[in-house]
Amino acid sequence: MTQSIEQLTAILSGSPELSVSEAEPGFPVIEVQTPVSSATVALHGAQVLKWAPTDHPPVLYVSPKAKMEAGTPLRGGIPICWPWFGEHPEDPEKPSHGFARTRFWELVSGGLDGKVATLVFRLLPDEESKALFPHDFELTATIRVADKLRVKLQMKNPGEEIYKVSCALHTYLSLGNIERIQLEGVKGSHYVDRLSDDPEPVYQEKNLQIKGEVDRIYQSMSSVLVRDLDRYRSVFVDKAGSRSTVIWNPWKEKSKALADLPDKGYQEFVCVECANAGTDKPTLRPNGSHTLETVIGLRPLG
Ligand code: TA6
Repeated sequence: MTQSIEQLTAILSGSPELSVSEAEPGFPVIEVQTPVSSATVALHGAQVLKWAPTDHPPVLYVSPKAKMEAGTPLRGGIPICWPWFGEHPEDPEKPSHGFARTRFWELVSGGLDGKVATLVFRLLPDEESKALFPHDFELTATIRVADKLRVKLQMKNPGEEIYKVSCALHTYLSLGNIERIQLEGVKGSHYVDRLSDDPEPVYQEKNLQIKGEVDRIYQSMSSVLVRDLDRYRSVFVDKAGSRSTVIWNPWKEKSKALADLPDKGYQEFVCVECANAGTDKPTLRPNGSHTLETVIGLRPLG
């Protein structure tokens, strides 16, 4: 852990609505209360764990079996997958979804301005990251908590070498029941089915209903709307800087197989991830940057 509770509290001292606590020993989180919503953000992975407008059920899902320990991925909220999405392209020994989600980020600033709270986190390379990814980088995560939740990931290459990355804001949306949702925004696009050996993109004819394991990279720049019939609400996931949307649900067997997910956990969430994945891989030139952003909010079912 880089910053102490005292140091974090000092950075946030201008806004009593933002407070620091430990979700587990050595696992600091920032609790945010705005006039219209509340949120919890962990320093570990700059990971949003909770967000909901006032008087609404949670919008993000966190597994009740999620591990809150240094160096271990936390199942739920919005993990930041960087600098590679999924398995490492050359070396399967390297951690799935990169290393940004398993490191403590530095809190740079935080405060409440009217109805909007903003937290800024930074991740810089060190010996460990260089062993996994031999490039210079500067990652900045800006999290805005208001009547919507905005997560912006800016990736800069301050070095002299050009390199490509893949990444995702791996959002776990909380649901009433996975079998009673309709997912809109992918109809008419093509997807790569990560459950199949066939790399050929498949055409998505209709809106998506989930009746089994799904793990797909949609080649789409569109927003997604999740109609949640049991909760009488819709959740929208807007995005920028992304040509791919990943939709994931592990369903029964994988839910049982994952130690940090209850056997029936699959019923309570769907991942809708704004990503740069598959063929969508930004190139970071020397002094160049790329920004990936997602905006999440609620709408009436309509
Ligand atoms: O985003 C979908 C996915 O890549 C799935 O293949 C599944 O593995 C999921 O992420 C969770 O990955 P994790 O490494 O967090 O267990």
